[in-house]
Amino acid sequence: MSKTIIVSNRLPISLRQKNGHYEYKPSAGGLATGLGSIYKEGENIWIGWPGNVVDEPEKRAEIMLDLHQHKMVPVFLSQRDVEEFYEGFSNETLWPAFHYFTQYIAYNPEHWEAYYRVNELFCEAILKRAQPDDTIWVHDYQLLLLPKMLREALPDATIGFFQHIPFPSYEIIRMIPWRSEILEGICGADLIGFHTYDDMRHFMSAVSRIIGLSSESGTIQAENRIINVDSFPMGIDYGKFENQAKSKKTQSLVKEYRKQLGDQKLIITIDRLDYSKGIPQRLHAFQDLLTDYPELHGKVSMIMIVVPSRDMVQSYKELKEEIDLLVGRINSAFSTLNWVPVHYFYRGFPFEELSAFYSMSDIALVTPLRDGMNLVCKEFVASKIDQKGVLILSEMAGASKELREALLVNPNDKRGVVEAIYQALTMEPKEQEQRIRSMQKSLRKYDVFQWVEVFMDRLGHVKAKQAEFKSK
Ligand code: GDG
Repeated sequence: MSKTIIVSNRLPISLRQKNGHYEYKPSAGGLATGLGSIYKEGENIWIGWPGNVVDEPEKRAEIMLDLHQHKMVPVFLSQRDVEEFYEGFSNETLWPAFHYFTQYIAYNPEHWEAYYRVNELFCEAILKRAQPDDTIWVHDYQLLLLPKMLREALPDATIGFFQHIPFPSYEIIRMIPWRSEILEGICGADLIGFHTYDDMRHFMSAVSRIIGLSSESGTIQAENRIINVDSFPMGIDYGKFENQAKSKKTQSLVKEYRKQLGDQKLIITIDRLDYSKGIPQRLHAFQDLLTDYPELHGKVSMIMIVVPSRDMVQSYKELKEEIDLLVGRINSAFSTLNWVPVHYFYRGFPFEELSAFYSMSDIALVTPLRDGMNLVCKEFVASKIDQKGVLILSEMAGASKELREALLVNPNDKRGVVEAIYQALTMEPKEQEQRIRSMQKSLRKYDVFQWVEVFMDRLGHVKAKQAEFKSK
């Protein structure tokens, strides 16, 4: 019987050491939930890095055994791998390039070698468990070389690849010295998925211009195979956010927080610390709003959650300092004894509290400069069980292609963002309801489970078509 193997850089757990032993906390992220419907079935497994550096062979064996019970297989990375493969090539070369931040791209051959080496490490771990006719679904930009490595070792395997971040235009991808290896690596898959049609188009154009494969309307003709490329916009676990918003726990948290904050309007913003998320630009717009509309003083506050991320990378450290400075500047200029314009948290919150923040906020301001999809905006909409609230969404987020009833803004157009916030603050409840209801309808239907199902069905279909093609 063939099985399905999910592969991603991180396993859907976090590992913590306590009293000399390891503790595993399952990840509650959307991907982990969506793919839970696959890897927990039958013989299926999930292969990835547990997120900590563990060097001692006995400890590795202990973790391996423990994770085995949860149907996970760890790939262990050394400190050097983490620095050169993860923080280095993945986050200092691919991440900035794919998000159009060309000024941050590092071109370091040692990091490239580490990237190659770690992709091989993943390949070896998979080959120890895979049968020739298994289905392997590889995720994201840390593992772009893996589909080809797997294809060479298992020519008949069914291999899917999904990229969670944008795919940039040919003009950007060609800046990377290792662009051909990267594109050839991805093309080892049978089905290649992106969040949006634009990402898919950019990928197809790069494949034909850089590695000379002919590509047309969603198919790439490789030497002896046909590869399918398409957009699969990822959804959220809609029911989870809706039910949590309805729960007693969230409702009582909302009451408690509202008691402290009064009936002022609340703008929620939630992001990982990342320059792609446009956090300083958003703060500048909020500062202008308070300058241009003094009548709003004391009547609106921003709740800004920034979740620590990649803070060992220099550009992230600098971003953190910039945000600290801007928040300080706004609060020191506008605060009164009973009003703080920006409530800033540099930490993550438990799910119930996140749900309370979504539920009690009047506006979600989601203004990335680039984002593959962005799930925060979808989670806000799903949490609006009374259909009161306004989503302001950047055109640069993949989600903007679906959520057309949001107030769409260009995050670089500060004036436009200020006006959108003002429009949101003054929007009639009836219009809010119409917009939210319409977005809820599609988000409920195209949830993360549907996303997994559609991708897997298509993968099976592509493989069947290939068999037909071969037998001709
Ligand atoms: C990448 C792509 C694409 C945030 N703060 C807390 C918390 N979160 C959760 C949110 C949301 C997730 O983190 C963030 O997801 P995003 O999609 O917004 O962004 P990335 O992390 O950059 O994800 C992105 C995604 O992959 C999926 O393909 O959409 O474009 O960049 O789910 O809820 N969760 C909790 N506490 C917090 O404080 N519990």
